[in-house]
Amino acid sequence: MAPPQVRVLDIRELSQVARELKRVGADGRSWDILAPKAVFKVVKVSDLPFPAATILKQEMLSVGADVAVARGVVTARARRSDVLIMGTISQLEQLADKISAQPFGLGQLSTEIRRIIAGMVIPQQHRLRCRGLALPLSQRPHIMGVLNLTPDSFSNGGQFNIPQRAIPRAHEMVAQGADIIDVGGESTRPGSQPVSLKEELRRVLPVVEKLCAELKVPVSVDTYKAEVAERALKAGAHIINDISALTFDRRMAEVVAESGAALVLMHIKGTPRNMQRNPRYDDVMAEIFHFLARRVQKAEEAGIARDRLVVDPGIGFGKRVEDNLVILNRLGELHALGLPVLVGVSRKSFIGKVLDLPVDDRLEGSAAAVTLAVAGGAHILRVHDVGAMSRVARMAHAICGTLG
Ligand code: HH2
Repeated sequence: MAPPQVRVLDIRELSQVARELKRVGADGRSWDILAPKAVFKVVKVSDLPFPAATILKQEMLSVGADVAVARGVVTARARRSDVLIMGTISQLEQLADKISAQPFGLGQLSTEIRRIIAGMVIPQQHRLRCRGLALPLSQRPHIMGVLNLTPDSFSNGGQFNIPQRAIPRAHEMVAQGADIIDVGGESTRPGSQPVSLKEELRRVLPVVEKLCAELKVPVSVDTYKAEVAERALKAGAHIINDISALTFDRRMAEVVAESGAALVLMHIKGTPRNMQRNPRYDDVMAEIFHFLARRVQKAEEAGIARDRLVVDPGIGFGKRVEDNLVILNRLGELHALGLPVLVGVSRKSFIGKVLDLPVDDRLEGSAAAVTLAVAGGAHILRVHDVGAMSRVARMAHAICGTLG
């Protein structure tokens, strides 16, 4: 008798299950029941009280799954514990039902688990609203072209810092496939000194004004200063790209809220001047995730609706090389925030360090990083080499969207 033909399928998401159910000839009516049993997830919950951790463990065991808790929970010595809930989507659904009326904060956890599951069942379609425009970010990765109006940026510094060179460069990037132009008047490279408000306004305003009048794509302004944002928005800017996620200037939230513009909330540890002085993380993804979740809440409280928000892990902003690599490898974890994700890897120093190459020789390294960002579900790629990276992103997206 021929040996059985056995292989393991690469199934990570619900969308991948249907084709295999069809191939084995499963009854179409059973798909909704079967598919959630084919996808396994690990959900981490931080700092739960001891009784909640114990109940979770019991309830997951009762549905044939499990929960990892701190040793002190088993010996009844720990008052609180982080937990790993490990099960299929179907088992997580059962857990959410079982704990919905339980005490110790489990009711809220039930709601949160249901929200996460809902995001897996029907992946969110992000349409970023920025004033009159709407970007269909879930249809394909969007390219944000970098326009540095600075004399000292780590890349392109001094190349486009006069309007006569900046404006044609913006048009060129749009022709090469840029969906957004990101204008910056201050370098935030590691160790950089802040520029004065006056100088930043002098660099940014004339260019923003002209680009908003001439371009069909939205114009974003890379600033953490509320006054620069306010004046740029008056000149017609559509997006504010705040590398401090509303933490450097208290007035920023109010300025963006009133304008109807979109807002990029980026994670940074420290300030550009000190961020690369020995950054350390216990768990880099946890720190970025929870920071961004808090900043999203802050933006919403200020009146900026979720369909105007984008999150960004801030590659290179207070991170070691290995932190940047982990972020790119685990980018998909940020989708549980329920918002579009922007990633800026272009020509950055972690590429230079891995490949031992200067800034002008990082095209291939940037391409590899953009590919993985797209595979991780990035919605916006902030890049210098617009033509090359839009082709890289399109190709990566074509592969990722094909399930066989
Ligand atoms: N990176 C840079 C600047 N702004 N904004 C977002 N949202 N995400 C990023 O990763 C990001 C950013 C750094 O790149 P660049 O503008 O080319 O350099 P410099 O700060 O030296 O002008």
